[in-house]
Amino acid sequence: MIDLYYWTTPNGHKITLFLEESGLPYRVHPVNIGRGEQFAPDFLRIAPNNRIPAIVDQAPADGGAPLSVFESGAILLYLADKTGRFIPQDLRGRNEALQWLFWQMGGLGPMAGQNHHFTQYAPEPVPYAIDRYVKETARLYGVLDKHLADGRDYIAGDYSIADMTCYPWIVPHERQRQDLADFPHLRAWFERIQARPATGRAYALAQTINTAPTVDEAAKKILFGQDAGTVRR
Ligand SMILES: N[C@@H](CCC(=O)N[C@@H](CS)C(=O)NCC(=O)O)C(=O)O
Repeated sequence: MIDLYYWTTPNGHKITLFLEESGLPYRVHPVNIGRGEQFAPDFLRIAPNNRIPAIVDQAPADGGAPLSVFESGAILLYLADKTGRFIPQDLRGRNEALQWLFWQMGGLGPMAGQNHHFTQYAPEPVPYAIDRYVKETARLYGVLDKHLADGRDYIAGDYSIADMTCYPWIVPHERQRQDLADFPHLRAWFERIQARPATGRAYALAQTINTAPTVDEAAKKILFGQDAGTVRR
């Protein structure tokens, strides 16, 4: 059994995509990050960065005590290694999947995250920042579009954690001021993943957990006012 500490955001969706595809038994523990639940001491013990997602594997492969994992990329890799699924088993395929996993973790995720912040949440418009992050998001979409242009269906051969880590960050493409018509290979890939039954189940689950997915003023104070003092408390 996997305990999943989750909220209905792109990084959360990555893990429900995996769990729904793999059929691993899991139970969801909602962590409402707009209400500060990411600072609960029990959650911080498994997720010291006060961010979702995190998991606790109640039956790790070594037969030892329950094992916790934070950081979505580390969780995907852990689950792929645990099941032997959604990661190529050969050296070169695994290497390719891991490069794109890290590309998303270090590039697409953080840059699109700043895009969301400055296009939707900043208290006043900062044209330089909006321009910077909208352009960088477009560049990253272009990189992935080019990678997919050789006719492959998925990023690293078969459907894998490389796709699961990227897809949820392309879902809000309109909010990121991107037009998928500019990225035809990316759009075909996106629609392919969108059509997977497990993708439908993962996003349907989100709707049962968070029925009003807006970032209100109270949530903005919690999410955007953090500093070193926040983690020392
Ligand atoms: N690098 C982290 C980022 C996780 C992250 O930013 N999670 C957001 C939701 S998508 C969160 O929990 N935010 C809570 C907060 O900012 O306090 C990962 O990929 O797991």
